[in-house]
Amino acid sequence: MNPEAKNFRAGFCGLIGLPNAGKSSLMNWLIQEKVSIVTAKPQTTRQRVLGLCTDEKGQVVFIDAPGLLAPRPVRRLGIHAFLEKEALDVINSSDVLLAVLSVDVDRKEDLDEVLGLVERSRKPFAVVLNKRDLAQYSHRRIRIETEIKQKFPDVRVFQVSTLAEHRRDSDTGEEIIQVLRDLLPPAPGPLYDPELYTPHALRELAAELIREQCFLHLHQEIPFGLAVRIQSFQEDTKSVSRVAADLVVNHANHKAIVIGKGGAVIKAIGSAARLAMMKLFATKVHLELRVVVRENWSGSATIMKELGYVVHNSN
Ligand SMILES: Nc1nc2c(ncn2[C@@H]2O[C@H](COP(=O)(O)OP(=O)(O)OP(=O)(O)O)[C@@H](O)[C@H]2O)c(=O)[nH]1
Ligand SMILES: [Mg+2]
Repeated sequence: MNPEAKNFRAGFCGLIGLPNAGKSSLMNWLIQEKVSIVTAKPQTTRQRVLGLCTDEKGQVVFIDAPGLLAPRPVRRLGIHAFLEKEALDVINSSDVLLAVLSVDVDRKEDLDEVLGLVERSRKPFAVVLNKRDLAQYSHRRIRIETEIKQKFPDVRVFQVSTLAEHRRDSDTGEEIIQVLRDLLPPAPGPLYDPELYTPHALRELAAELIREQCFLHLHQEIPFGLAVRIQSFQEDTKSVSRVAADLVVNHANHKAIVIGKGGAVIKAIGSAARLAMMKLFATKVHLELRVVVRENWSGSATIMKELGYVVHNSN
């Protein structure tokens, strides 16, 4: 790579959409690494996650954001208010935006609201219509694309499926990256080390991989009121990582549920998270998990701050 190439471009591209639209799946696909966690539950992503695509022409720094528009009554409360602020702040911090719309959203007004927010930011943008594989929505998909093209004739709209088994040869992530890169400002060189696929530290990625397994193994309100705090992260040698983490829950009665009968649930969370870490870190992993109760943390600004849920300052 020659970062001094003429016409080099670099900057931030925020992924903006409703909860569950597939923003994190899309970013992982574009950067070809699993950096952001994905589950079928809405509000999986809580804090921005950065993923890097670098080549000789530029560097796109993707910012995966939480979903916008939590149900109205809860938008102003605790962790929900944080998610909303974090998503809006990602818009402010971005040079270009990628609106990620999923075809399975029933309320057209919600898609319009996302597009309206993106348009009002006055930043250049492109649109991804995701979940093309859901054949039952093919009419709707075509209608949404037509409407967007009528309203924003200069905006590129891509129809994709981020699921590996449904991706087509014509689904070129490369083309999406190129279009976004061309919308970025000129820059003297990359903003982050071009060898990296994310600037996040392994300990941050470890916390997210553990949180992902909590989302997958726990139900009802419990995963939404669970935070992961890494207590220690040591790379003993280049081939072994030792991780100790707390699963912080909102209520004392959630502790027993997270542990499960005979420790079955926490064991399952731990072994799946360990495997995911081994895959991403390419090391062996020793993982210790403990459940800690912080009464109603997700409603307390002070404890949320202590757990790292603080909105960054935008420009
Ligand atoms: N059928 C189908 N499902 C998809 C596709 N892309 C993502 N999903 C699924 O949609 C769900 C949500 O995906 P995520 O990538 O976590 O969505 P998100 O927009 O990051 O969600 P939040 O972080 O909660 O805002 C997961 O179950 C994904 O597997 C797709 O192209 N087709
Ligand atoms: Mg997400």
